[in-house]
Amino acid sequence: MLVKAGDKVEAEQSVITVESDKASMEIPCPQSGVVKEMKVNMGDKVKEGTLMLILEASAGISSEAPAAAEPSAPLASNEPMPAQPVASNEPKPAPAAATGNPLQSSAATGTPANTAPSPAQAVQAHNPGQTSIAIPHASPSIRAFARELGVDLHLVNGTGPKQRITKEDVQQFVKAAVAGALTKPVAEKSGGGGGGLEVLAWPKVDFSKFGETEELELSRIKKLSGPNLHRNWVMIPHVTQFDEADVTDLEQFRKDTNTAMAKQGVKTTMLAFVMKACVAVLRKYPNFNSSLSEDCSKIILKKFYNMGFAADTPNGLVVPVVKGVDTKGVAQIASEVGELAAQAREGKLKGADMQGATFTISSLGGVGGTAFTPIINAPEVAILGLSRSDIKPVWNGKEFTPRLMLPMSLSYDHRVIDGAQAARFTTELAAVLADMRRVLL
Ligand code: CAO
Repeated sequence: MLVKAGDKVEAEQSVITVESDKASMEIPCPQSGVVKEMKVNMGDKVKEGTLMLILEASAGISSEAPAAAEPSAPLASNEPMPAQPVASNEPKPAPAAATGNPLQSSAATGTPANTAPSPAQAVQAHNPGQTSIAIPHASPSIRAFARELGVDLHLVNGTGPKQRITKEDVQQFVKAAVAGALTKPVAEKSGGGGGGLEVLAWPKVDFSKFGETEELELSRIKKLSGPNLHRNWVMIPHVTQFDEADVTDLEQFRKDTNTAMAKQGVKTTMLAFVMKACVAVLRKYPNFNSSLSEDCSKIILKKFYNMGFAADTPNGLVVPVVKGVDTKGVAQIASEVGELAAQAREGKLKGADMQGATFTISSLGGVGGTAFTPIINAPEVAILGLSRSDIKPVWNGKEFTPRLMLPMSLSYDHRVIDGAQAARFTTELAAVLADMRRVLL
């Protein structure tokens, strides 16, 4: 049953689902009005001409809706068909139930069809507080197709007769979603409370009108990382805090150490020192080593320090993870970063090498630039960007002295971290990098 006594229905709105051994079919209401009485129950057998409901038509005339009111409906067959048994023990397709929220349909979640919510429940769940029911018009095969792809038919524009949703409509919707042009589900998931990102469609431009063009396929890594970056960019309220650390003494120490230990094959890097320094600061500001719970009501503090680092590869960006940075020395961290970066460039990283990070560093120090705004690697809540160190004149109270300054760009999730906390974090990190003995404190 897609409606009950008292429901307001529109002309062409599906009111009941009938099912045979081979197919199920929704019967549309011939005109708009209010359902006065249901004449069939769930599980009843109906045939052509069976009275299904009494409708008080909008014009005020009571109207009886017999089965197969539409000549095209399969109920024109003489075979009896049971009304859709939602509570049946036999798993059966639940096309109508899925119309409420196909993203949680049996196909998508593994929930058996017979435990799916009733259509009305599903619709109410989708539109809480709304009394009028707007069930998208689509045939059972299109509903099954949409369910298979996890598509919510409420979000699909129907271009068929009387706004019926066609297979092409579902395909277009999926194409738009894959291309990242779809913003509504993102806004809903972000807890936007209906304040969806109603943006203009992506501009379609024939560039060849203006000059020669060439089309190149995005790399596999870019195709995979693009949607993640897009989600993180759209769903996380980012703020970036910029600061500089005086690494003059640290860089000298690093060079001296590398010279002294070259024969043992030890090569420390600035990135490895920064990772170690970050652990000390993360311990002091544990919010930065956390994740937001799915319902955004709690933060989950992590008592371990696994550090992701962005690695530039010919095919795109990957983020391998150095595990247990708090338990390792700088030389070992540097060596692991080197190994993981080499594997990344050869495309040999395993899934586990890229999982479990609690905080990420993106270092462009070896490339150049003065600052940038890194995108947080969800579900983490902060990422530190490093740019190229440069000698700068720094006032020491009496005179300007040349100091090697490392630019830092800390992007943080403003839902979890306040601006003042972020400024304290980078100030503390700068202090630790200026004097690594602070790590021992
Ligand atoms: N300032 C100045 N020089 C720096 C520096 C800094 N902040 N950081 C590194 N360098 C120097 C190094 O000392 C090294 O020089 P030497 O060989 O003379 O010692 C040189 O730059 C090259 O360093 P590197 O980049 O190979 O090594 P790394 O440890 O700094 O970084 C890795 C390793 C994997 C992070 C890096 O190779 C990489 O892929 N970086 C790109 C990350 C990226 O693309 N980020 C953007 C992501 S978008 O958010």
